[in-house]
Amino acid sequence: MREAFRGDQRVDADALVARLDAVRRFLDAVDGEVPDSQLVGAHTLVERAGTRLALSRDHTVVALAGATGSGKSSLFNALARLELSPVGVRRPTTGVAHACVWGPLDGGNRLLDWVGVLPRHRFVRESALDGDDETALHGLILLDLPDFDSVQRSHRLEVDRLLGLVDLVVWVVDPQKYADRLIHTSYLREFHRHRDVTLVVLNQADRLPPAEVPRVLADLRRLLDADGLDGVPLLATTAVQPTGMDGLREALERTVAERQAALRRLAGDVDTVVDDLAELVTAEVPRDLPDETTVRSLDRALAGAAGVPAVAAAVQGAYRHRAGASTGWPLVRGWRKLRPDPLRRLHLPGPSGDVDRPEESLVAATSVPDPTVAQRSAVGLAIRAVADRSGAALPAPWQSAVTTAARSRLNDLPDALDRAVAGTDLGMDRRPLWWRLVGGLQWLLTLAALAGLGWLLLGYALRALGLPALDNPRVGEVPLPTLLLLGGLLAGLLVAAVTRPVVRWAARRARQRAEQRLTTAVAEVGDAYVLEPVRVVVGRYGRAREALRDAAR
Ligand SMILES: Nc1nc2c(ncn2[C@@H]2O[C@H](COP(=O)(O)OP(=O)(O)OP(=O)(O)O)[C@@H](O)[C@H]2O)c(=O)[nH]1
Ligand SMILES: [Mg+2]
Repeated sequence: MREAFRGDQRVDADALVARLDAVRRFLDAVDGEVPDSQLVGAHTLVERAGTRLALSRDHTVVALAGATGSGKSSLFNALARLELSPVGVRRPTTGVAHACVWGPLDGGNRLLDWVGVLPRHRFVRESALDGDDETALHGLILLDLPDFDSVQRSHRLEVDRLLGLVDLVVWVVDPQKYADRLIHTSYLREFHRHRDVTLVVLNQADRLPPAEVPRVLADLRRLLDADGLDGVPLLATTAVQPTGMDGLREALERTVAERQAALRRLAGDVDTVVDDLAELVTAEVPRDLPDETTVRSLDRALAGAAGVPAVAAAVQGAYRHRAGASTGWPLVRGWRKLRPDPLRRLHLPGPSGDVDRPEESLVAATSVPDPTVAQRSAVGLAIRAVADRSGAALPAPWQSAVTTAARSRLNDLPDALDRAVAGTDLGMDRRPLWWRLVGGLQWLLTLAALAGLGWLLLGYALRALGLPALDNPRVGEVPLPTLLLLGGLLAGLLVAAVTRPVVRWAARRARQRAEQRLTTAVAEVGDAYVLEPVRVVVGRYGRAREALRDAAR
């Protein structure tokens, strides 16, 4: 029978612990991103495996499971060579699990506390009468389970619970019911990843004519193969004959001596969990997502909602306003100052860089108009596109995790955008030197004109009073005062005419520069409030995928 065990490969305890750690890392990575209902198996495994490994590894917990009347209790008693578990004619007989421990009870007791077998149903197979007969089974904890096909629902629940905890299962079938659907579809098939810790016995073989036994065994083997249990040991037993279970006893002795069943069972559990979770991390980890076009659309939408075009236009207007106030003809400059500065109207830095609001204010502070419905929905669409592009290739739960992440800070966006706009250096703090030079020149020209005017007025006044006229110097044919007045005025007009297109051009440049800086600032907000949360989720996806790959090894 030895060759029948597929589990000749040993399970390394350290490797198993590393795999369980990987499952734990997986759970950390997906926590909150994947619905908990899909993680129940993995959580259960991590918890159970941790406890089982902490408890006695010198003991092997073996369960006898099967339909009512198949002879579990009879085999249990026969193996223990004592009448421990009642065998009856009224079915079902065994309602709660009974346990028999071979060897000292200490470590076994803690294990049985965890498995949940009541102390009054525990027995010890340690007797001076046995001599050395039973030493080969030292470390065995044999459980006699209730029937899994019971009319009593509680039996079935108890069996299901215990099957999740034991190290090895001996499935007991009898010649009459070995082909029943229930045991194959609900149990044996579910155990196909636990072939290493599964054993099947055809009990009550004595009820068959000896020639029939091989035929029934072959038929049962065929069914087991169909269940995915190819290669599991299959034995014929007879509980009512003293030597009817020698094969089973030998198989148990080997299992106990190897001390591998607990590790193999957990390794099979990890396989099951890894297979079940695989669909959560099927896709490659997306790189460089979302693409540049999608990010640009997001930035554009955010810029619109943040009022970047309006602020940029105000910068252009403010530039012209302020340049006009500095370089215009001095006598009409005062007017311009009466008109409001377009930037100040938005509560953005005025000419001196000051802002009409408390320093470091955290709340929305500019008076940039609120985004329109269209602008707001453009932002919504752009965020949706980011989520779609980033999550498109990912398995379903991650797609919604990415969408949730992309929208997670939606409510904080308006304030963040406003702060970004308010905090952007619009390049309007200083008055350019050339404004001052032109302004100074205009003053000089105006002073010259005023001096000329004064001089002329003085001449008229002297003449009117009959006083001797001033001796006006001349430049060519033109008297100097006239030249000063007209020259000053004309030159002033000329300077103003030349300055005007330069100011317009410079204002356009100031607008472009401000627009660029604002767009950059807004893009940073988009990165921090939309793209970063998405990157975090994609990062967790990557870690989950890696962890599951480690768990699969
Ligand atoms: N001839 C024969 N009878 C057996 C054998 N094993 C069990 N029986 C009989 O089959 C009947 C049922 O045996 P149990 O051991 O109580 O069966 P069980 O699987 O524990 O049943 P439940 O506790 O109800 O789940 C009893 O009358 C046993 O004497 C066997 O190998 N050969
Ligand atoms: Mg029984």
